[in-house]
Formats: sequence, structure tokens, C-alpha cells
Amino acid sequence: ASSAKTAKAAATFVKPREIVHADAVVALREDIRAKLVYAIGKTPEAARERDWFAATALALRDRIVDARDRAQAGTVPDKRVYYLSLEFLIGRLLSDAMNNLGLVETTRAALRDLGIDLADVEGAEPDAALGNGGLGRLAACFMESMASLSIPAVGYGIRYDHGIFRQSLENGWQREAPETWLAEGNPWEFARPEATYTIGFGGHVTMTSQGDHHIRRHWHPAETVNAVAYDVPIVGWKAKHVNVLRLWKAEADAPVELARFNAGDHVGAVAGRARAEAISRVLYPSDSSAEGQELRLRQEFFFTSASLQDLVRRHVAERGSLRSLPDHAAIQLNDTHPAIAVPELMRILMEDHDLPWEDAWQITTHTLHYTNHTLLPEALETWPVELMERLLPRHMQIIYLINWLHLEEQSKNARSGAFDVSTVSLIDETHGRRVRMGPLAFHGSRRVNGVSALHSELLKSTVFKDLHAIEPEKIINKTNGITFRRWLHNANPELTALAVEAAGEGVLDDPTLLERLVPFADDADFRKRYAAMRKARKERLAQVIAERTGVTVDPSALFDVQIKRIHEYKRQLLNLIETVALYQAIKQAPHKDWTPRVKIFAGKAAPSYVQAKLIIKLAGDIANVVNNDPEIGDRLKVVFLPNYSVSLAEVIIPAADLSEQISTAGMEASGTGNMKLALNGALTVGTLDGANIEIKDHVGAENIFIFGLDAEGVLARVKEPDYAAKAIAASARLAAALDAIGNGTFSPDDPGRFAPLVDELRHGDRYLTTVDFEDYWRVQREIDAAWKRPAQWWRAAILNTARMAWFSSDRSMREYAEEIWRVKVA
Ligand code: B1H
Repeated sequence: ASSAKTAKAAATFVKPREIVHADAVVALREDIRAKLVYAIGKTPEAARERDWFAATALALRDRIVDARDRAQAGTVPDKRVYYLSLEFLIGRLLSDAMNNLGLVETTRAALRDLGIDLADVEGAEPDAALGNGGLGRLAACFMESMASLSIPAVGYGIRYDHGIFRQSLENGWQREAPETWLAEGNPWEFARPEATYTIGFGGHVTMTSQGDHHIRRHWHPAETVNAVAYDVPIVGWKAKHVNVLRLWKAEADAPVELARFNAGDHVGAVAGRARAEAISRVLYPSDSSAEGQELRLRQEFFFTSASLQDLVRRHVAERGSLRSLPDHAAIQLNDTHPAIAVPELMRILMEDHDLPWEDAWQITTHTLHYTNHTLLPEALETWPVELMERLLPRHMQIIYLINWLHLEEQSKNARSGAFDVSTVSLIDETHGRRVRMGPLAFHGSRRVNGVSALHSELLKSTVFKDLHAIEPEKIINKTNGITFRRWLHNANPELTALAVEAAGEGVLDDPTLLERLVPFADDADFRKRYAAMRKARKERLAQVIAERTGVTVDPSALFDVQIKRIHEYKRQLLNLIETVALYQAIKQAPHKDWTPRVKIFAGKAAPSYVQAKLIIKLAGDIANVVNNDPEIGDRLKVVFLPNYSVSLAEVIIPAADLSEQISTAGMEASGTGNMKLALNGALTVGTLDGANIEIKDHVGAENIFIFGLDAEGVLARVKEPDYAAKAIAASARLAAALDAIGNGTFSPDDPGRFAPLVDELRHGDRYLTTVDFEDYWRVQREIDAAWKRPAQWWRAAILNTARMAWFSSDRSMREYAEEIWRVKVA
């Protein structure tokens, strides 16, 4: 709580834009007091910060409900969006709620009257960390933007008891502990036990003849689990609209098996309950790799089936016939995790609503849409046919029939002569028989989108090449975005105040007005104040670094930030090798005028990802040597901040001078941290990958540092034999850095510790780290030089802020609404 307090302290000296009405303060104060006493059951004297948080959240939740009833009471929207996602990384909701209700200063004043500091209350809220990284955070930004644009939408996901694990460092090694955000309840949610659905697993399928050629099939699951709804209201900007995030909790239909209990088997009587409830117990902690376990498939089907049953029931209640479903519902599948929606919607339409196959297919393929988030082969989901047949026998039959009709169509189709049907089949026969969820989602959807311009083009030329040839209109691009309410207004109130001063209040509603900052980039006084804003944020981050790592850093040094999941393709290792090379260069020329840098890393590794965990250890070992070398002093510091989270990102991002976006070109589908950092005025050092390319187009090539091979260059280089050995032979600097890492310079207690990392670079280097090293070194020295010209540096930083408006998730959501969902935006 203490560092959250420091992070928020600045808000007190920003002049409030909000008009604070004394009677509104009194009303909120009394509501908070009443919630504390009657809903939480505590006296103000006995209340802890966590209790004040819950009371404040409950009082604000009442106002969100009032806003919803004012805006939407009794109205049936023409069309709703249903966003199905296994992850929603929403983080803390208090500042979102206050900001969008226009009650930040009112809440601060109400709590002050009660003798409570708002910053402490904010710090007491646990992050809702129901996601791994970019994919889950994107879903959260999209929910906020849909509410702000008054797009009627429901987000559907799982109410995990345990979100992404808590990371700590033990001697520099990552340790995982369970995360417990629900331990003290969740004041934002409404339990809706009346919205409970039965989810089946296993069992068998029967056939009944309906006369003539009509055969009906019916699934008889062997096992059933209940899905119980919990609703979190999501309030949009200025409280003009409220949507709901509906999260499903798994419950056993019989909490105790009475017969076994009565027979004396008290433990066995509750075993089924544990098995059922395991489904919503924990988020799978893998980012960008598919987890092939049975429980994961159960999670996917559980939340998909519950969500489809819920929206079908709502549609029938409002409209009667399911034939009009595509006119009133647009379902977005966030990656293939809910791709089982294709056969499940077919099954519901045919089995529960008696529609013939052709009609069910027409409805399904005009209602579903699919977003792809990755090209990495290890992340493309496939499920063994044997497992699907055992867990979802009816769905497997439907998939077989969809595939048969699809392949028949292709063999009839003249154009198909050009390719082998096995490349478009929904079943992969090469690694045992497996269902390919990407092609299933593609074939069952009306539109398929990638998440950046480059990524969408690569979808067409690589993973979906042949399916794209069959339906060339299906793949479209929708570049990702971020919500400016959280990532600018809430995370950086000082920069927001500067933007309002320069561009007017309207910039809060319409970020394209940030363009009005462009002329201020040439105003020396404005630059000074922009730099002062950054300095204040860096001082606060320095405090957090000191508290959490014990390392003292100088806030006037260049803060160089790489914050994201640890993955080889994201190349934290490239950054660390450059760190070692820089360390060696400083040691060789200690009297040179080096630009002081603080290299800041944060991010979690999947618990089973051995190389990623070793990279974290390497960062810590390098930090120990570099930070304690008296010859280095403040010229280079290295810190790894543990337990990266949405709330930690909110502290780091406004304090960053340099944003590391250095993935191997063609591998990062988009990135969204890159957008948050550039919006807050960090200059990007990056490859031509994902959305970096579009960021460069917007901020201008002279205001970003691009290096390395592009995606085409990568494709060409991997065909050259021994590319890594050649790159190492050509760079003495690289060779020396690798030698130091490999020979135990940073791990004298275990000299061979990092051999696996170095050997992989020397003999494989799938991510072309060695190949891009020299150009990365070159551009980093260019950055050192640029830091020494502050007028130009801050000019470029201001131009980044001024030109990032296009990356608002409001723009993304408007594009989805118009081109995919065909829903009206208010
Ligand atoms: C992204 C994932 C992902 N792409 C599998 N793919 C997962 C894949 O649990 N799993 O099995 C979880 C997550 N996540 C990210 O999506 C991309 O790497 C980013 O580049 C992109 O910005 C983000 C949002 O589109």
C-alpha cells in the first residue's frame, strides 16, 4: 500500500478538472460511512484500509447502477456484442469507476472528511488479474471502450478463484505463489444464482428417426456441472452507458452425494464437487503457448457453453425466433480459446431448438467472428480427437460433419485444384489425429481479424494461406488499441493536465485533439514542464524500486524499460546481452562520458518455461555484479521488479524514457505495452514488428529508434546455414558478452548456469538474437547520444504523445463495430 500511495501522491497537486459540489461530497461521505457500518459491519475506528476500499467501492457501485438505470432502463438494444474471452486482465477498478463517474475529487474529499486518504484506499484494492498478458489486457481495454462508446455489450469469461500467480524472487529465481484476489470478497460483483446453466461432459449420443430421412441426435452427458453467473458492471466515460462483464463460476449440481454420505463415505461424497469446482479454480499461466491439458479443454467448453446458452435464452426471450440471431447478436471469439462455440452453437440450435443443419450453419457463420492473436506454432491450439470424443462426443460428430461438407465443397470447387485439401482440413492427421481450432474458428466465422497491419498480412500468407485463398474477403485487420482513460488520465494525471492545458478539455473526450500538442514540442517552456512531469514520475518509481529491490537508482539517468511476459521471441536476452556488452565497454573506458542508464525489467515467466525462468535469473545475476561494481557507479544500473501486474505497469509506464519493443520481426502479433509507453512519451527502440510499424508511421521515423531485420529479412535469414555462428564471428563485442555469460562471470557460484542460454544462441538461435545484436548496439549508442540533447529528446517525446491518438481502443472498437459487428455507435 505504501508504494501505491507514493504512486498516487502527485494527483494532489494537479488542479482538479472536476467541479466538486459540496452536497455531493456530503452524500458520498454518508453513503461510504453507511456501507462501512451496515454492509461491511465495521466501525470507522475498527476499519482497515481494505474495509474502506470495500465501502467506497459499494457506494460507487450504487452510482454505477443508477447510471445504468438512467441510461438503459427497460430498453432492448437493437444489437448486442458478446465478447468471449478466457482472460480479462482488468486490474483495479476503483480509479476507472471514479474517473468515468466524474467523481475522483468528490471521492477524495468525501474520504478526507472521514479522515482517510484516497491513495491508501486505492492501494488496498487487489488487482483482478484474470489474464496472462496482452490478450487479457486487450479484452479489458475493449470492455471499457465499448462502455464509453455506448456499444451494448456483454463480456463473458471465467471467475477464476486464483488469477495469474504471484511472482517473487528467491535468490533471483522466480517463485510462484497462488494469487487470492477473492479472499476478502469482491465488492464490484453481483452474484446472479438465478442465471445458472447446466454444462455437460462425456457420455454418449443417441439417434432417433423422425421419419423420412430426418434423424435427430441427442447428447446424454455422463457428467454435469453448473455455471453460475457473477456480474461486474463496467461503466463508460461520463457514465453515459454501463455494460456487464459476466464471469462464470463452476459449481457441482449436487454439493454432497447423499447416498455415499449416508453410507459413511464422507470424503468420497464430496469428491465430485471438488472435480466440478476445479474448472473455475485457476487461470492457466501460459502466455503464447497452448496448454494441452484436459482441464483446460473443460474450462474452454464450460464458459463457452454457459455464454451461448445465456445469450440464446436472452435472444429468445426478446425476439422469439433464433433465425434473427445474426441481426441482433455479434459474437467475438478472443483467439481460439472459445472456438468450441462453432459446434456448440450448432448443437444448441439443432438439438434444443429443432433447426435443420443448413439453417443452424447459416446462423452460426453469420453470428461468430474470430480474432487471431499469434502466429507462433506452439500457441496454435489443437486437441486430440480421442480427448474430444471422450469429453465432447456430440461436438466431435458435428466437427466431422462440418469438415466433410467443407472438404466436399473444396474438391468440387475448381479453384481448389491448386492445393491439397489436407492443408484446409479441420483435422490434422500428421501428429496423431487432432482438431485444429484455428481453422475451425476461421471456417465457422463471418470475419477473421489480425491485430496489427503486419500480423493480418502474415495471417494471409502463412497460417491461413489456403483458407484465405478460398475466402479472400474473410481476413481483415483491426489494429489493437488501449483505453486512454486508464493509461493516460488515471495513470498519468500530470501529463493529462498538461494535455488539457495545451489542447483544451475536449481532449479528454476526443484524443485526436492531442494533435494540438504538436506545436508545443517546439516550446522550450512546455518542454521543461513535460520533462519535470517525467522527473516527478521517475522519482516515485525510484522509491518503488528501492522498496522492492533495495537498489538505489538516480532519477536523472535514462530509464530504459522492458516490461512484458518473459518469452524468447520478445528477446529480453538481447537486452541483457547488450547490458553485458555495455558493462564491459564502460569497464574498458571508465572515463568516457557514458550516458547514465537504468535498465528496468519486469515480467512473469510461465512456470514450466525453463529458458524464460533462466533469463530472469540472468537479469538478477547481471544486476548483482553491475550494481555492486564501484567502477560503474550510476552509469549503469539493472533492476528486475518482481510481480509485474496492471497496477505496477501504471507506476512504471509514466516513468519510462525508453520503451524496449525488440521482438524478432514477424513474431509479436501487435503489442499494446508499446502503445501505452509511447502515449506517455517514452521513445521506442524497436524492430519493424507488430504495431511498432504503425507507431512509427504515426509518430514519425525521426521520433523512434528502429533497428534489425524486418519480417521478410527474418524469413530469408533463417534459410542461411549457420547464421548464428557467422553473426558471432563477425562481432567481437557479441562474442565477448556471450563468453562472459557462458563462463560464469555473473554466476561464480555456478559457472555453468547460463550455458543452456548461450548454447542455444550459438547452435540454434531461433529468434535471431545474435543476428540483430550489432544493429541493436548501434541504435542504443545513438540513443545515448540523443539523451544528451535534451531539447530534441523532449521534443520527440512530446510528439510521441501528440501523435498516438489513433491507438485509442475507442478507434479499435469503432472499427470492429462498423466493419465486423455492424452495430451502431452512439
Ligand atoms: C497474445 C496470446 C496467448 N497472443 C495463448 N497469443 C494463451 C496465446 O493461455 N494461452 O494458451 C494465452 C495468450 N497472447 C498476445 O495478444 C500477443 O502476443 C500480443 O502481440 C498482442 O498484442 C496481444 C493482444 O492482441
